[in-house]
Amino acid sequence: MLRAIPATLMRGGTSKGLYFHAKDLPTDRSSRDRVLLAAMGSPDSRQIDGVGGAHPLTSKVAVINPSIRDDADVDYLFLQVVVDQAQVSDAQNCGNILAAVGPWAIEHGLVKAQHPVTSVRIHMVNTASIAVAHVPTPHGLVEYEGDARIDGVPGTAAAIAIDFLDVAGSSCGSLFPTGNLVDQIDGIDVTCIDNGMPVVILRAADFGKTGLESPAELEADPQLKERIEKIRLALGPRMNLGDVTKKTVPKMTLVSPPAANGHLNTRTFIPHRVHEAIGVLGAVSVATAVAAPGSVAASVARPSLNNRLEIEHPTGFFTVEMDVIAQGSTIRVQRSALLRTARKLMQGDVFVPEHTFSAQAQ
Ligand code: NQM
Repeated sequence: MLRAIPATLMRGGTSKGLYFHAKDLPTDRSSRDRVLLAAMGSPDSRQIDGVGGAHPLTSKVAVINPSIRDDADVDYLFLQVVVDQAQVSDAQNCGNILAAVGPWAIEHGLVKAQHPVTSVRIHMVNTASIAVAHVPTPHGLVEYEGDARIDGVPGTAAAIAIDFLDVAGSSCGSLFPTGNLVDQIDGIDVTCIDNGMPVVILRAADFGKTGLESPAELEADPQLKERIEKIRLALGPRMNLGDVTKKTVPKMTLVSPPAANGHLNTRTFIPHRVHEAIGVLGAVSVATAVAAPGSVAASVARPSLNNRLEIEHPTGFFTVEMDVIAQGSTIRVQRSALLRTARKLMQGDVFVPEHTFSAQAQ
């Protein structure tokens, strides 16, 4: 027997996933994870028996609820459904999937729409931090169409501006979790930073790369992947993330001087595939490192003359607005903001085997 679960398939930024109301999923965690694996079709590299898109960027889930916090409208739990392993992880947040949370919450009656824009305060459960998404809602209806363009998505759509209020150290406990702007590991300089996403920043040149290689070229280099994974596993505990063998954090970003008039060029391992663009909170963390004099990112970046940083990635640019103030030898983040778009793709029920719902199922 199959069970129908109400779900919406949405594109959030440069990612895609299923959006659920928490009340429609099992409360028991292992049943919930079994249901999500079945919905997406994991574990299977093609996800042929589910709706997942066979890539980490298209195998994502948002679980949304009215907020338990007084300072937020909704709670958003992000879950990464691993494509080829029976694993569902809440160890990271996702700022791309976040982009469609506001529209979903308005259309599902969790937030009352205003004219012409509705600001939705989102408690990001994974990192216990708040984002405010400004959703275009002319005459009280979510407008998906518009003229905003984000690199990594063809065409244009309505702009959703997102402010992050308190994401510094939200996964690792502090902005520079090792206590240093630069650490040395395996003879390589790294900057470990968490401004919403734990990221290790490394110079592409230190690995004999220009930084202009395509994701496919980088993924086809087993020695590079092995060296990067070794550094990631060693740094996980030092970034207060514990054993990261089975975690999708920290992300590993290779940086190089800008090649297209931006401020810094990037290629990001997330952590085993290479991102076609860059994650939202990943970009915020990298931009924050650029603003920290002495960091590995700052050492190859072109300084910005204002508070805008254009982060180059394999399919274009990611613009982050940063307000930081110098504090001794480090910095304090006042605010980070950016622009995303989102689209509702399909709404209905996703079907999973009934037995996945039962707490006793194997
Ligand atoms: O960094 C991919 C994505 C992400 C995460 C990843 C993200 C973020 O592009 O906030 O958006 O790094 O796993 O969806």
